Amino acid sequence: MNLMLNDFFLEHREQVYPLFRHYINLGKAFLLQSDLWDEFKLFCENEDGSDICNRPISETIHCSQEAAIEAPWIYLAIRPRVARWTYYRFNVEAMQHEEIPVTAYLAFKEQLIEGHKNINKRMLEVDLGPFNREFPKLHESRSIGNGVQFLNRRLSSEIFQNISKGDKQLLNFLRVHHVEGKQLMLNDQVDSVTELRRALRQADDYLRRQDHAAEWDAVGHMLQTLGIEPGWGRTVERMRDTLLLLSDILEAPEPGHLEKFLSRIPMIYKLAIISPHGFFGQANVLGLPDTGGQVVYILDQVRALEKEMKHRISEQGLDIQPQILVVTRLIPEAGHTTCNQRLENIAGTENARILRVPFRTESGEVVPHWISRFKIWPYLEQFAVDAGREIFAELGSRPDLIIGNYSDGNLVATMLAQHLKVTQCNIAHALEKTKYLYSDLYWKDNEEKYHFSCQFTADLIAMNSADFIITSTYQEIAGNDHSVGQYESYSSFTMPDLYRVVNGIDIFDPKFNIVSPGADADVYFPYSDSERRLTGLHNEIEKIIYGKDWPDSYGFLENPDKPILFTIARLDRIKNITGLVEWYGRNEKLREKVNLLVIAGHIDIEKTSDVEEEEQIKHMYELIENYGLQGQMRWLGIQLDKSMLGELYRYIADKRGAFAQPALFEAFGLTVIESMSSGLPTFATCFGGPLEIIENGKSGFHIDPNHGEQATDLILEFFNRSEKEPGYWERISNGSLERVRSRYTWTLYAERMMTLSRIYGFWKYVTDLERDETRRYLEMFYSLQYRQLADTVPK
Ligand code: UDP
Ligand code: LCN
Repeated sequence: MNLMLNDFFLEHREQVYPLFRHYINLGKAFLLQSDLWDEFKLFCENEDGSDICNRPISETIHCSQEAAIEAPWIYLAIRPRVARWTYYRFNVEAMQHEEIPVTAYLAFKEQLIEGHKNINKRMLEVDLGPFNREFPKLHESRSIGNGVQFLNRRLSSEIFQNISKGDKQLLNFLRVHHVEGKQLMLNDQVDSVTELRRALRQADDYLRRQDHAAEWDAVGHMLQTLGIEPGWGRTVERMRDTLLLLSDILEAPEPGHLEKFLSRIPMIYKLAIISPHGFFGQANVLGLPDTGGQVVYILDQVRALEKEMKHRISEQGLDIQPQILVVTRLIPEAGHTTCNQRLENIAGTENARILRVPFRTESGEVVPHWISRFKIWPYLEQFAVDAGREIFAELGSRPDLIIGNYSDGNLVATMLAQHLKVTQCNIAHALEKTKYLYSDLYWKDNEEKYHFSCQFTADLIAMNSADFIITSTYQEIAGNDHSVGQYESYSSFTMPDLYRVVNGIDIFDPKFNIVSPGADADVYFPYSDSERRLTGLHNEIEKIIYGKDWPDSYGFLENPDKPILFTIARLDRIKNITGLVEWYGRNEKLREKVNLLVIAGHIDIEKTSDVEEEEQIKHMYELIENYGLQGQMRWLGIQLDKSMLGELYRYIADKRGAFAQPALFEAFGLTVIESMSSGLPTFATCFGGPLEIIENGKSGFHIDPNHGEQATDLILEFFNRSEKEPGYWERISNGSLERVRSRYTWTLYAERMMTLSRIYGFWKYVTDLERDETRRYLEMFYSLQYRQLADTVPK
């Protein structure tokens, strides 16, 4: 491709250089993909551009992600295919070009930011590439996110090629399992593969003659004499099935069988899920600063995982209660929440609890107040130490798996997993880097408010330490043809004057796995499911939407017969709720057609302690005033409980309304699947997860938050068409229901997650997935870089 690009630029010199001159004349140091594209189109229209508007050139410009410019130079970062990058520089005067390494590209960007003063200063270059050279990697971008399948296929053929070695490793692995002091699977009697084969044959001969529903009590004694311990199955039928699976693997290893067999091995009884920031609670917390989807995700995840763990443990014939701890921050000044309690049982589970551990200062004092997620970095090391101790005390042993959440939780998970020698799984929820424009390049400008230098350093450390990473979508890892994935954005970037990353993460690494979350099916179900509907709540819902003196509300809806356009989100700038209000304000026809209902943040500015929310609240009042939205828009700051919210989505669907999610960027977007699960036609941002969740025009619609006018026109067109065309609204509604049913459910999630953990556990045991060298490098990066940065955050 690079050779081809090289020739391409040579061949098209006469056409591309005038365009590049045009880019230079814009007088900007950086142009983003959209700028490059928009200017290219303008250039084609205005100049004698007929020659240049040919397909190959437009395709090349389309896949150029960024230009860095200082006359006579243009440096281009080109991404010809998903996750593949190449860099070129062009001298527009000399009309010459050459391909350059990523380092040179990043160095040029630094120069544009820092001027020439640091030109001879050697930057710290972070390069994780050499550590992973020997490690098996995916080759095709379409396989990204299917790490386990790949590992299983690749490693099983590799390891079983040397049959005796593979078999022996499997044997050893089966002998390491025990629980509560009891040996599982195989005992010491089986000390060779020949012995194992013999034991499997004899066990099968014996079991074949037993009642297929009999349990261990009836057959265990005999099996133990053959070297076989509990864990193969609850009933004789299941035991035989598992024994046969292993026997087949020994006969002729096949990745599908191996996955099925491994997914049965009882290995995971105790989980620690780490989520320090925000208000982690079960009531009165959603909508508070830093408190949104991650909390919903984890609570639903815990319920689904407990169910799946119990099911698997029981099917394998063990009577053990799994335990799950969600480890978060204890906040003494917790307002109306329970975040000041050390332990809390999680509703809908038998043995899952929230364990809260306070942040402490260097002198050991407990920090009493909430701290923004952007400022918690200096507290995390101590938190990890304290949390480790308390987890141990609560579980009575180390956990079998540690799951980190978001940048802070993943960093703490890294410290805990390394200390306790436990498998580490990361879930990012949202990587901030792609949310804010130039967050890396202009990091210094944002430092006081966001401390991105700490966050991106923590991200690099945690994502490289994780044994496996769960993402909600493909785009989270690798984006799509035109936009860069969230993880991909960490592969190379620079924070001028701090450090330059030439190889920060390899998204072809099999550690990445897509496991999408769902929406709680007991709460978010279709509006048409009349038997389950909570119609008793409708009276209150009507008061919430239309009641004039309802507390915590602003604005009223004059005409209750109009359908409702609904939105709900934290009142962060990125959520762009004020953007939606402004677009609505400008679109007279839409205002006439539908009412706007917004649930976000606080109505009373005094109630917020978050600077960004405060700005948004002010802006919201200005918009309502300036566009005269009284009578057409209702703004609620209440925190609805889940069942009320579920019924509200459905109530709006009854009235043939729609849902809008206008975020500038949304990592995944739980509200999107909540509304879709209710059968509410959904319009959601084309930046981030919703682009993948919704199939445009079939199960909802994409809207571009940078083109609000188009977005509101699209929404208006939908309502007009629904009015005119019988069955249109229902078609989109059914499309969204079908989409979530097939892709976004917690049952699918839990099954996959529990299988993945076992398979990674196995491969970690039999191969050198430990990656010791990487760990050592990251420890140094942590000590020499992260700690220093965290120290600069005011406490
Ligand atoms: N939510 C809520 N009340 C609010 C704001 C949000 O109950 O005032 C819930 C919403 O229903 C969803 C979650 O919080 O379950 C937000 O998740 P999402 O993934 O959409 O966004 P996040 O807040 O995580 O960025
Ligand atoms: C954080 C976000 O920003 C959302 O996009 C996700 O849906 C949520 O976490 C749950 O993963």
